[in-house]
Formats: sequence, C-alpha cells, structure tokens
Amino acid sequence: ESELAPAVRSILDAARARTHDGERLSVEPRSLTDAFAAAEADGRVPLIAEVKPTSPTTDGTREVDPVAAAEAMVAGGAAALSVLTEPAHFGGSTETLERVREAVDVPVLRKDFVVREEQLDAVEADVVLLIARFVDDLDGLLAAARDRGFQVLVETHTRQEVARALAAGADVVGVNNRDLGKLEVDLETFESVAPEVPDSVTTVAESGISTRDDVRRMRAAGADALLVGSAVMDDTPDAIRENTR
Ligand code: IGP
Repeated sequence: ESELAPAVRSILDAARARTHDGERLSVEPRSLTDAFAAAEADGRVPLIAEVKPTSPTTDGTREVDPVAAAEAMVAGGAAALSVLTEPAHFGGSTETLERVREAVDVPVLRKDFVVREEQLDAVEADVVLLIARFVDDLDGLLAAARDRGFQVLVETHTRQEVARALAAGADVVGVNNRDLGKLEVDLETFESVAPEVPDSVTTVAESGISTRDDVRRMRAAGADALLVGSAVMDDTPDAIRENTR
C-alpha cells in the first residue's frame, strides 16, 4: 500500500470509511455473459462502456448527462455499461447508477471501491467490481456478493492477483492495464497477465483502450470483452460502432 499513488491512497481511505446501514439487497441480475454472447453473435466486440464523469487522471469534469451518455453508448453497440458510484474522486453516485439502470436494458456494473460486505447493499446493480489488491478476504466478499444475486468482476493487475481471483472462484476476471501505484497505463499488462486466466473464465481487458488498434491488440491477447471509459466518454457512439466491429 505504501506503493500507491497518493490519489489512490486517499480514494482507498475514503472507501474504507464509507458505511452503509440500509437493508440487505437481493438482486435479479441481467446476465453479463449472455450480453457478451449476444454481442459476439451480432459481430460486435463485447464492450463494457463506462460512465465516468471524472477521475484522478482526467482533466476537469465532463459536462455530460450520464443517462444520455449511457443511452448513446447502448445505441452505439455497448454490450454492457459500467457506472462509477465513487463520489469523491470520480464524480459518481448511486442515484446515477439507478437512473442509468432504469433507462437501459443491458447489464450494469457498479464501479466502486467496495471493501466491506455492507457496502454491497448501497445500490442494486447487475455486476459488482471487487479489486483484488484492495480486498483481503476475496473469498468472503465474493460469496457475500453472490448471496445477494450479484455477478462479480474481480479486477487484477498481476499474475499473483489472478491466482488469488481464481482461487476465490472468480468466473469473470478483469486485468487493469492501469497500475494503481503509478497511475500509468500499459497495454502490455493485459498481454502478460491474461495468459494466466483459463479459457473457462471470462477475461476483460480494462483501461487505456482508445483506438481500433488497441481493440485488436487486446482481442489478440485473449480479451473476451473490453472495459472502456475515457475514450467512450469523449467520443461519439459512431466511434464505438466503428472501433468494435
Ligand atoms: C476505464 P479508461 O482508461 O478507458 O478510462 O479506463 C476503467 O478501466 C477505469 O476507469 C478503471 C477504474 C478501476 C476506475 C479500472 N479499474 C477501478 C475506478 C476503479
């Protein structure tokens, strides 16, 4: 943890301090893997398009209506959506996720720094993200998420984290090209880590993907799906359509 970028350190401290005392959720999720399969069958690269108002590496805040952005992403061919719910550093909110999920019919991933069971109950989503690096009891939190009906995307960055994710029983594993220590993006991360993920597990390449070449490169390295934020927030639905065909 001492190797974390200061921004990430503060995000994590805030996440650990966040409490939630609502009722325990029970969700009926839209299937992520079905959505990926439908995209493939339709000749589209399975894409999780991310609604991200801002981030520690973004210049300023994007002045876009999150619901309109989400609808445009789905119209552009996104198989699923990711919505930031982290309030302090990404401009996210649980209300935004609720509004987006009501407006579309694709699976919606809750993008946040969930570190404790009760935090799972903050909002209904189809998929929750668990970041291996920040979750000590991955088995326990994965089980707690599944007990509530959530599908789980376990985010990794190293081979060791992939091993932990698989040992915990993850069936969807993301490899984040962004190093949370330096906040730098390197697409080689996915290329070197993804071969550790068996074929039976769905692999998602995350971060730093913006061109058609990036898409091809991640697919060639074995990505079943891509998670793209900045590029789809700053681009048009047409760009999604073009780059993921
Ligand atoms: C999207 P990009 O480079 O396309 O905007 O990245 C997504 O991968 C990134 O937002 C992300 C993230 C996270 C955000 C990956 N893992 C964990 C918050 C928390």
